[in-house]
Amino acid sequence: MPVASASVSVVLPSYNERANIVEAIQRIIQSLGPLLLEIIIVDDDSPDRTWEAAEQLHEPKCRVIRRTDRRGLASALADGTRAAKGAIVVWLDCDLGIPPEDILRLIEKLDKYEVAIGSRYVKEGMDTRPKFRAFLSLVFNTYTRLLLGRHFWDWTSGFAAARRDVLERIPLSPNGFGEYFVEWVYACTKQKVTMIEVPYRYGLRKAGVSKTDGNIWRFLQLSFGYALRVLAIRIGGGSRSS
Ligand SMILES: Nc1nc2c(ncn2[C@@H]2O[C@H](COP(=O)(O)OP(=O)(O)OP(=O)(O)O)[C@@H](O)[C@H]2O)c(=O)[nH]1
Ligand SMILES: [Mg+2]
Repeated sequence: MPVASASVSVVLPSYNERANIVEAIQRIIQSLGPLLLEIIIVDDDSPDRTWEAAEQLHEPKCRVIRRTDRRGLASALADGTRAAKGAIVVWLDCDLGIPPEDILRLIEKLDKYEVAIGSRYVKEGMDTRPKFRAFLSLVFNTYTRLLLGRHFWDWTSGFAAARRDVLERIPLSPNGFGEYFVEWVYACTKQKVTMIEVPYRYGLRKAGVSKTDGNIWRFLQLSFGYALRVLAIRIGGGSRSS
């Protein structure tokens, strides 16, 4: 797929990201230029009115889906992906921990690969968050690698670009928080999708509160849920693997 003729849909899940969303949109538009078809923001009726800040930009390439009937990161990404019309679909957080300028480096790989994933753990990749937080992510990713496959490193990246036909074949599971990513990468592996990990520097969110480690109980609950889900994938072979 030649990049020059590609049309890119960027899906941004958002919840209470008013302090980040405008800069995220502007940096995506600036770095993708004519390759960008649309930015789809899927906001779960954020109390800080993130959806309103995005709408007030009146940016023609920006579409806001404000959900009032359900919540959750995985289902937001699944809804945004279904709504996307581009030949390439990109997912990333809108909190600027993932530099929007790196989207291009993923897209460039799609002329050879079906999926490109931003990775903290391949050569030249980095997790620049505080050491303890980075360490916990590394521990979880090592656990996942040992159970699901050593060929792949960043199982919880959440930063990806994929050709849309892959997403039609292997849709996202709408359940939970970040587990969808592990499950999706595993299903792609099983179905022999060609994938590459592209190094990038992951940093702290620019503003706002983390929905992963904003409070210790939430963090423990999520970690336990992730660990169980990885185990279930290992035992069950993944619900969609064929
Ligand atoms: N629509 C929607 N988006 C969500 C929800 N929870 C989180 N998000 C968004 O999903 C992305 C990931 O959430 P984060 O809070 O950044 O989680 P994280 O990346 O593990 O944690 P940080 O270290 O703070 O970056 C962000 O863009 C959030 O705004 C949700 O329930 N619904
Ligand atoms: Mg984040």
